[in-house]
Amino acid sequence: MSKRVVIDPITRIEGHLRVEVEVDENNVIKKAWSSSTLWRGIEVILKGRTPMDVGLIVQRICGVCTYSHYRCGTEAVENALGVKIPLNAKYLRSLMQTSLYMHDHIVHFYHLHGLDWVDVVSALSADPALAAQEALKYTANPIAAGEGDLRAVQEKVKGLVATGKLGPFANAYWGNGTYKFTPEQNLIALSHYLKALEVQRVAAEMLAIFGGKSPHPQSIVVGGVTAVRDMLSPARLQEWKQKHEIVQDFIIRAYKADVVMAAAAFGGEPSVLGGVNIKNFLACDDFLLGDNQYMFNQGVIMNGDLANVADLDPQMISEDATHAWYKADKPEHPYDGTTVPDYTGFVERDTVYGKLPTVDGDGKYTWVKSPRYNGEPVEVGPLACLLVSYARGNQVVVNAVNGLLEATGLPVEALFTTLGRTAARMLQTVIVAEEGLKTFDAMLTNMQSDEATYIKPEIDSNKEYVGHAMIEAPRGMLSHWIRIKGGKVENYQAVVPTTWNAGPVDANGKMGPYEASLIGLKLEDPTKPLEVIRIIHSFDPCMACAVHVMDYKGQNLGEFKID
Ligand code: NFE
Ligand code: MG
Repeated sequence: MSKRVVIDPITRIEGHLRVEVEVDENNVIKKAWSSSTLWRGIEVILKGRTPMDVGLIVQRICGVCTYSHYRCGTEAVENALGVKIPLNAKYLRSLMQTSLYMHDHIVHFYHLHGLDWVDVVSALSADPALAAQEALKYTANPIAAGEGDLRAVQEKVKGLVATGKLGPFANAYWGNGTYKFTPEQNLIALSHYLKALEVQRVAAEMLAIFGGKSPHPQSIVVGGVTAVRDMLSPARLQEWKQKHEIVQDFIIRAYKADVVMAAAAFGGEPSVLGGVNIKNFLACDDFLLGDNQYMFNQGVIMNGDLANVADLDPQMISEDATHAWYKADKPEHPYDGTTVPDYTGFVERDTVYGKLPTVDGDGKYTWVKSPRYNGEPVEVGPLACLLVSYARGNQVVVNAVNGLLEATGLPVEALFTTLGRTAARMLQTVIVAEEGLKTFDAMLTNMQSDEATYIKPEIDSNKEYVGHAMIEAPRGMLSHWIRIKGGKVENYQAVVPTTWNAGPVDANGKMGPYEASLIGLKLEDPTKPLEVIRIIHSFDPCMACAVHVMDYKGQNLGEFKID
């Protein structure tokens, strides 16, 4: 007999996500539904506004990757108007992105995804002396150095437990059999979890140096980057580099080491060695190294075929809303995309937890649309970005990926897993930090002979314009599409990384990457579905981005606090 399991809300993400699965008598997942229960309609709000304000409005789509939408929206307008911004402005935008990635990926690995790997309760019984020895296996110079530091971390968390106020460590599945770290390994990672809280602040400050503030930077405008007198002073440039060094050091000595440790410990765990059932990947060029030279390359991989990478063709992108709460009878290209809400809600049904609102598989069940590339679902994100660059022979990426495979003893097929997705994000962070220094140096060299950071854009209200921009946001390829008429925004669509990954079944019955990633997974205990959360977190969900909204009807969506 099949049973339904509802996880709602999934916490440690941005926004509101519910995942429902149907398991058979052996607790193997046969069907999965990914639903976002929140809608804001930013694409609708933009209509009739001046294109010069687009960047500032679209950055309100999300409080996490605010810079991504800001930049992408601004660049969509620049593309439409034919504005060619100065090289220094491109470098500055790229350096802001470097800072964002160093921040966002650290926060994801430790604070959002970390407790899917780390059993905090187990860490309390670790031997700190043995843990100090263990840490040396994964890096020569660990951040979690020394018995004394590790003992102090343990005492701190024990103190928290003694008060009964677990704070961020409450309501988890401690003791779940799919946790694989030893108590000592758990203590090492837990110490990095706490350290990462400090380091992420430094990374946010890096973004603020060139952005004015973070989140929601302010320095980008259509035509370039402004307010540069302070940010380009020698003192501020030096400050950026110093902060970069602190964060990069943590990335190598903690983040990288912990992923290598996880690869060794979690071998054989299906939720770690599965989790990629759609092997289609999409990425665009991004991160400027020099004029028209990029750190990561564009391309499309279908069916896991690394020997054939096709060029990305923007015309191939469409969004289907068959199972999303919008009115649209056929897939739409984003230039002509519509955003007309059509909310139908959930039905009630028995689940393993009792009666709950559940998905009616034939109907609409989410605010996320289903983006498709040439009619096919594709995954975007760090794994897609690295696979495309790897398959294209990008030497920096090839070396990083091969280095990790050697360090872990894993075959290349291991990339197509939850572990691969999590490791790719780590490698991307390592590369962005290292190569980002080249962007920094290239900007300093260019500034010796060229001071421009801004060019005044022209807009003719008698003309119609159309344009788009594509960038790699931390969660994957992001595109914004704009039509301008009478000097105002006529239509606007954002096709967002989490939308690509979290979207529902399309008109042809094809699942999106989240749903497909769960099929065939056997749950140890359906009332404690940690494995589902581990796989879904590996995508780094951001529903605020995906839907750009709120279930204002106040449905009961939060019976279970699970993390
Ligand atoms: Ni709200 Fe975002 C990123 C964008 S996610 S975090 O990265 O764009 O889909
Ligand atoms: Mg959209």
